[in-house]
Amino acid sequence: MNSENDIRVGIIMGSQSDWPTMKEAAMILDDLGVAHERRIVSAHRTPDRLWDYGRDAAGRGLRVIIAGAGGAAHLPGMMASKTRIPVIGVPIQSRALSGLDSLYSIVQMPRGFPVATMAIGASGAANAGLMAAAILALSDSALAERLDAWRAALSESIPEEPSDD
Ligand code: RP5
Repeated sequence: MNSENDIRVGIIMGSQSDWPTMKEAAMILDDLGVAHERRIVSAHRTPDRLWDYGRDAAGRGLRVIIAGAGGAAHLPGMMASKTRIPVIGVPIQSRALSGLDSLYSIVQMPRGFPVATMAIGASGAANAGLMAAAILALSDSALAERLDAWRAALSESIPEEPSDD
């Protein structure tokens, strides 16, 4: 069990309904041994929670925030405006517009407050976990080795030829 002081990554999401997607980021971080926390923080439903989280993030020792949201997905952008910690945005695949709404509202940040935006949905969430690990690995050689091994194992798992099975 990690102590509160070990936690370097915050995974936040606008709703419980985002968790099946955001879990992909958590699973990658678990695989790589990166301590993280998971929180529901909604820009419009719990704005005070968003504000408090962003205000305290750096002081609590967080190094990266992964923020997933769907639809009018202003959570990552609002969080980026409140903290200098890198924010990685995950556009949730919404029902109405298949996540294009989420993607556009996360990726199209005006100059000054960037959000590193991943692909829509589960692949984007998994890549957010990998991106967070890569950022932390810049100053953590043990994690860098684990990430190198993870990448090598993925490469190794790809067959050279397609099969009919
Ligand atoms: C956003 O609204 C959340 O990020 C979620 O993707 C979307 C829908 O939320 P629910 O109505 O499922 O709670 O705030």
